[in-house]
Amino acid sequence: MQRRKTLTQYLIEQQRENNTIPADLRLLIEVVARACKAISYHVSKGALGGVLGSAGSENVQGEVQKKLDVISNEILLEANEWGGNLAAMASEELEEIHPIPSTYPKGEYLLLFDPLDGSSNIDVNVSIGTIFSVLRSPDGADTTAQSFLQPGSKQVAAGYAIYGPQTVLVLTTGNGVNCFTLDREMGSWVLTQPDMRIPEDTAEYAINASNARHWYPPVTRYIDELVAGKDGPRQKNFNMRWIAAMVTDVHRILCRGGIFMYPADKRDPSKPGKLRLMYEANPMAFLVEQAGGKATNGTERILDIQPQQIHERVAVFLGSKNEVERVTGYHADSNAG
Ligand code: AFP
Repeated sequence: MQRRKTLTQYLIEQQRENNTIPADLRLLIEVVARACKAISYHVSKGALGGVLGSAGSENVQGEVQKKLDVISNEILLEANEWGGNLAAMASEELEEIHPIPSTYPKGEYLLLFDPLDGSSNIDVNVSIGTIFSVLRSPDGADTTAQSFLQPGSKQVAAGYAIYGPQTVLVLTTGNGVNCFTLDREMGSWVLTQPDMRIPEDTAEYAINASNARHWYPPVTRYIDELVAGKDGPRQKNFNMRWIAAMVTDVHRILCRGGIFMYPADKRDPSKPGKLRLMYEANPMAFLVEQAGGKATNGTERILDIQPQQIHERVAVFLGSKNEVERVTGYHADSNAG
């Protein structure tokens, strides 16, 4: 019987043979993966574990927190505090950064996460996930919120876990994208989809079409053409999927291609889109580019954006290269008048 590679074996290989990751980063990724295993356990208990429903509080974005948002956040903070690899953490659920307490040794990395993406899916038993991004701190022991404000191109690792029909962990350290499935009996992550690649062309798109009346002209133009299918200028039928958890929509795109969009719209011009740059768009853009896809905010590459704040929002167009280039081109046409 062919033995499959575990996450630990994969990471040790990357460290020893390929020299693509240092030992500290390997340990950090293992701790994050272990925390995702613990979150998966709580998610799978559902009503039996008393984890469904609202926590009765709001996060920094003014969104109502679910019990599982709070539990997942605590699991990630606790698991990563004492390892000695981190200088600080930042989370969707925390207004301020979380420096490593002085009781523990500090390391050189910064960890950012959305502990539970797709919270509206929790209580209806639809897939949800954890998204994470790792940067190096340029400031050592003097790490502040400012130390986090680096463009996504500086990420040294990024990934997500999905708690769905299977629990999977998808990871990049800048050397391709690999997917590991949680073997619950063995308690280990097993490499099941090595070297994920996104096809350049696709006939599938993801957007919350209920916002159509608020879109700007380039998005309306692009979607109108997709909806027109064979009878329109594209002369091809397109299908639509929307899971309302970016992590799961992006996973589908990594598995079989597609384009995911969460554009800025006319409702609140001060908000460039809904999704968060540093712990949602950046890690996903890193993964998508590593798998041969593209990710822009309509005008520029997401990984090139210089963040101004940890919780800032960004418009997102990502996935199959030719479709992302097309919709980005429509923004350029529109800007050119
Ligand atoms: P929550 O985690 O707060 O539910 O938000 C999920 C999310 O940010 C992203 O994962 C989805 O793609 C998007 O929101 C769904 O937004 P809609 O409510 O517009 O469908």
